[in-house]
Amino acid sequence: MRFDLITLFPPMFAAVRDLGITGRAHAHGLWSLVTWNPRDFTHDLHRTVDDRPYGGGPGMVMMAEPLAQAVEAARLARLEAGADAEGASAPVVLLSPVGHVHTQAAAQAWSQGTGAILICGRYEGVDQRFIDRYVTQQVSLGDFVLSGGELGAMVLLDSVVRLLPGALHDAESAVQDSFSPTLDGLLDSPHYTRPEVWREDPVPAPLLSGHHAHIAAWRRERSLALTATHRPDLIEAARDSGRLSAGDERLLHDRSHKS
Ligand code: 9D3
Repeated sequence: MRFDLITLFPPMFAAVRDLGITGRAHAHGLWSLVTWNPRDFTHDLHRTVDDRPYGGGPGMVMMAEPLAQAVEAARLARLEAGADAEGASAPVVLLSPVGHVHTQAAAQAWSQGTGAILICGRYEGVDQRFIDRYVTQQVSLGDFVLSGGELGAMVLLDSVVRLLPGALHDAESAVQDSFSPTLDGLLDSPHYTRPEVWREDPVPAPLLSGHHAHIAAWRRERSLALTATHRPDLIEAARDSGRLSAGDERLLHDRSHKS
């Protein structure tokens, strides 16, 4: 899997390339990352990548031509590297508040692909003619304002790369993530480690029982309670898709009728 990042700030991507789970996966050759700076595709003395908006208004707009030349360079490099299936070309994705909101389901779909060319905008936006001509999809992180697309791209990369086969240790198993199939879309139960008593606060007894069915039942009850408190929307979604058992419903019912 290969990602080509079009960005004015290539050094930002050292974090996802070199550190943690994604860094280890990169070192093991599970994915690669190449950055392309639009400034390197300018031809004027000041290496200009932005200009004032036609029609007026605040801020600056990223110019189409340096972005287009960066995408063309990335496409050629992917072709030469055999990064995509023969005859196929990588998606060109703009990180943008206009896009579809990124989800775990989308991360799973991405993890089955061969990567993409990711465009990170800065300033007030990107010349629409570049978007119309090159961009195949737009992805947002949610309804808040970032200073640019880089952190969005890094979040997308992290969420996808950790799902690649071999990226996680057994101890980090993606199968048990919140939003994963085994948790039925509920939030994960709380975690505890040594010491058994910390500042007079003991670890919940079921976790020390060694009885696997009791532990599983306690965790399910905690997951349901946590989700009902903090994300009732996820309870509803799990119910609507048939992922709550009669036992789950009883736990939720009993809980909501306690004084
Ligand atoms: C005043 C209008 N602003 C739109 C909300 C302009 C604007 C703000 C921030 C235009 C671009 C940006 C930069 N944001 C991103 O590049 C971005 C982003 C985001 O701001 N929120 C959520 N996801 C993303 S992904 C890329």
